Amino acid sequence: MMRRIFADLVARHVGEKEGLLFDTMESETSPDGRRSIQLTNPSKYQSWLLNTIYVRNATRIAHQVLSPKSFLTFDFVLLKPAGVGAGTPWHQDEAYLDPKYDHSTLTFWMPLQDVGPSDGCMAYLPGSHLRGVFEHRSVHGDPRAHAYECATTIAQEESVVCPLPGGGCAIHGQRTMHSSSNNTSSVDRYAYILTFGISPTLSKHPRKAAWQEQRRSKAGVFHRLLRKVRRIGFLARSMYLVNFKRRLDGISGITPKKEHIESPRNL
Ligand SMILES: O=C(O)CCC(=O)C(=O)O
Repeated sequence: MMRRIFADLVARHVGEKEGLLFDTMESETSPDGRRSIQLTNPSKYQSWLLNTIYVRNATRIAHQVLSPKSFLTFDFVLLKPAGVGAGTPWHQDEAYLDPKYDHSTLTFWMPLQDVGPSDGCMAYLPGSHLRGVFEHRSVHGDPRAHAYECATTIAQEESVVCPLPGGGCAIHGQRTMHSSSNNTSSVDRYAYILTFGISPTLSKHPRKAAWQEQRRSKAGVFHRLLRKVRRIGFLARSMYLVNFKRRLDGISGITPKKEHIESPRNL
């Protein structure tokens, strides 16, 4: 049911104008026609997604592993279309976060069909969560692209590929190095992803993230604005805002535009 609903949202370009639907790998210098479609906060349009056993279980686990104060900061869908789905390059989620703050996040990754190496399954680098934040750079060397990639080559033999059945789940922290493979199969790959976090605190040891500065200086005003909009639903600098707004709206009540609301039963 989730697959059908997400396919429908993407087909109707829901969230595109708001900058919530976009291709994470799109860049001026993209070498191939591969695609990686992200819809940020689908629960804004289908609030029942927040009342699933998935969210309930993930919340319980986040409370145990991260902190009882942790909360769902955002959800997103990543679609890697059949045959042309672009794998996500190696990265740590913290590469996207404000380096002046200390962050603590936990991400739940649930594929909506069986996944293996040829359908865009995830791979992880064991122990990487203890190795600090690696140097990153914009994918394809284009600061206008959304995705960052780790600037260090990750040896395949050191990583662990993680095939999963549909409805299975893998969990990673903000410093766990991870990637996914291209989807060369004939089935669209959907993953429904939840990120939990606690409010970031100003760091006593602020980091530098040259890749973020480069993006700020090289990307044009339009792209910077668009990225800001995305970040409202995206990573943790905006955690306070998202959480605050969710509390105001009553978590499932972020008001979706009427034309976007569909009852799951009608799909
Ligand atoms: O689904 C993917 O290909 C990558 C997901 C990812 O990077 C994440 O969940 O942090």
